[in-house]
Amino acid sequence: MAFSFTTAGESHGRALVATIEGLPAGLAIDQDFINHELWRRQQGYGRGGRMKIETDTAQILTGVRHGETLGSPVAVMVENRDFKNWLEVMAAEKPAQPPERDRRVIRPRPGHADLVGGMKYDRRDLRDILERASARETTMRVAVGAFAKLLLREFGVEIASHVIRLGEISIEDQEIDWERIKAIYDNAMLRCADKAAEQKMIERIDLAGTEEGDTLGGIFEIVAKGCAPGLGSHTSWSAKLDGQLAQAVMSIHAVKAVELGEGVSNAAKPGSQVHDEIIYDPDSRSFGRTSNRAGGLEGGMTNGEELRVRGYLKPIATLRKRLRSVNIETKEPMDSDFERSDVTAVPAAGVIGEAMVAITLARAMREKFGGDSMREMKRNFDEYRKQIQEY
Ligand code: EPS
Repeated sequence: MAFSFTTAGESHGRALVATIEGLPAGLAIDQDFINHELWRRQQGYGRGGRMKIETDTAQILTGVRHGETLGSPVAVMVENRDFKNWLEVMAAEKPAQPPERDRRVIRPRPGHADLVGGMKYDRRDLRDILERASARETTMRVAVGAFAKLLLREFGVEIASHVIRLGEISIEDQEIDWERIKAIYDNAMLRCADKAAEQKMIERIDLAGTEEGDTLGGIFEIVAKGCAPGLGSHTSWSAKLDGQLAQAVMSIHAVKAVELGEGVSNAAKPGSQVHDEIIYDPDSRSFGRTSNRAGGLEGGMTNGEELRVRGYLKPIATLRKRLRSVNIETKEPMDSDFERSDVTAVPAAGVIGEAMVAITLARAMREKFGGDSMREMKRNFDEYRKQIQEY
């Protein structure tokens, strides 16, 4: 069965849930690891008041017994602690009284799903849109991503991320090796490998969050180490792993561009300075590359080098400094709505990016190596590795 997942849940509703299909039976599930991944997503300097309310904890409802997957669908739930403050606003039941006029969201935020979602779904309280459009949904992607990471680990794949830009501040040297990225895996500030740049980013966030009342975007990079060559395929547009990764990372809230390897700067260079030359090591009987500007992907397939994917985030659409909008009832010009907001979520987006990359790789691994149990999947994997060595 193909690996797939669905999430459900509103930002201030009772809970968020996810279902996962296609995990093999016998995968060891470490709940502390899953909760630690959820913790990582909640860190990062520049988050707003909501993160003080929530301590995300995954409850596994189905599909796991005595610490191992059963091969059946897995259902996971994370409760929204904030729900107790939103009982009436978010109740599933029809209210006895129509909601007060001023509790409704009627001034759409520019850059958010509010207005177009309201028009499309014919909702007159834009809360009906913003509750699901909220990036709170990504909690469940990280929970699912943790399952995917546990699967990938069994096959020697590890994933981490780091922040390379926040607003106008970038790290000096953009080539950060795996060890340095791994060393900041649990950093609770900005997960930036360049400490001097990180300090400047923190000061920039302070300025945006106080005096300016503004929000900031940035760039994160995800690295996956240890992927076998040949995940994905050149044979069909939909099978190309680069396309799948781009979709997975682009689907994260506020991500507006995705770059694979050095894709952006490569476009301005001649081919001789872009393509990674091929070498062969007779000792390990493996092919390699002298550089990795392609980010570990050639022809829509992993080539065995480190996978490098970057996500570019626009600034968050909820800002204290009001932007011009229109009251959807009176059609009068008005400032957009504001409740509370993060100043930036770039470090969190990196963790979410790790999850989306993990999910994409887990799906490709399940497709290539199949099997109903871990034992069967590993046997198929080991045979393939042997075949590649003999090539
Ligand atoms: C979000 C708005 C804020 C963020 C939220 C995403 O929430 P609230 O409206 O409750 O203040 O904190 O992010 C999360 C709750 C989370 O877990 O990441 C939005 O509108 O996208």
